[in-house]
Amino acid sequence: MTSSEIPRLYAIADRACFADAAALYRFIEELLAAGVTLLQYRNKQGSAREMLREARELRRLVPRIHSKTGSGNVGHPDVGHPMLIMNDRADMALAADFDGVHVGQDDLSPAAVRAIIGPDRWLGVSTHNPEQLAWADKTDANYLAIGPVFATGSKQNPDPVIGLDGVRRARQFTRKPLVAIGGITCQRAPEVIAAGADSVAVISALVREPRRAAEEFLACLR
Ligand code: TZP
Ligand code: MG
Repeated sequence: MTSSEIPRLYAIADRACFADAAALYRFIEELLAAGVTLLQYRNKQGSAREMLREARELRRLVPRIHSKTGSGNVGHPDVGHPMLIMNDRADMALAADFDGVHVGQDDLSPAAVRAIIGPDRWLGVSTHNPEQLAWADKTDANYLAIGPVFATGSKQNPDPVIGLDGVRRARQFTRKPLVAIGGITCQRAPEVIAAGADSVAVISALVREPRRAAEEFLACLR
């Protein structure tokens, strides 16, 4: 994957934002209706069984269109369907047939995840400073994430805010697709891209009015 191939908007569905699974599914359906093509399922507190049940339902909701022709081909340019990424758990990604896994500094190593998921699924790695970024750049991650760019309420014990300067610095450490995360709103997204990010990952700014917010993000990132 090259930098121009990662979608500009990376929507994260954090289970903690929803009262029940039905609300999570509605959220995903609204994002798909808005045209979002990169989605992550994040569940930090559910049991493994609950996670797998929800993940399988998300897999059912997010279409897999393997042909580049025909109607509904709104997906990623390479694969022709929206990409569905599992946070933290390579085992769940396989069990629910997701398109990739995203891991942080305390999860399985990128090499361990790659051994589990094989060569074709996407692997994303979170980093929080230049040292971690330089290290992650040497792994076979398909994309790297950096943050928090701005203050965030969506992560427990977040690392220090890196700001737009942190994004500019990060850009110098890697040619892999770079995803910026943390406190990113529609208003701030263009400057984050201008600072060198290829994509913005968003949790809270999408929750209240998912379809409208996603459409606004996609419009301002075009
Ligand atoms: N990693 C760094 S910041 C963050 C994660 C998972 C949370 C981003 O959520 P929000 O609500 O878009 O700030
Ligand atoms: Mg993690």
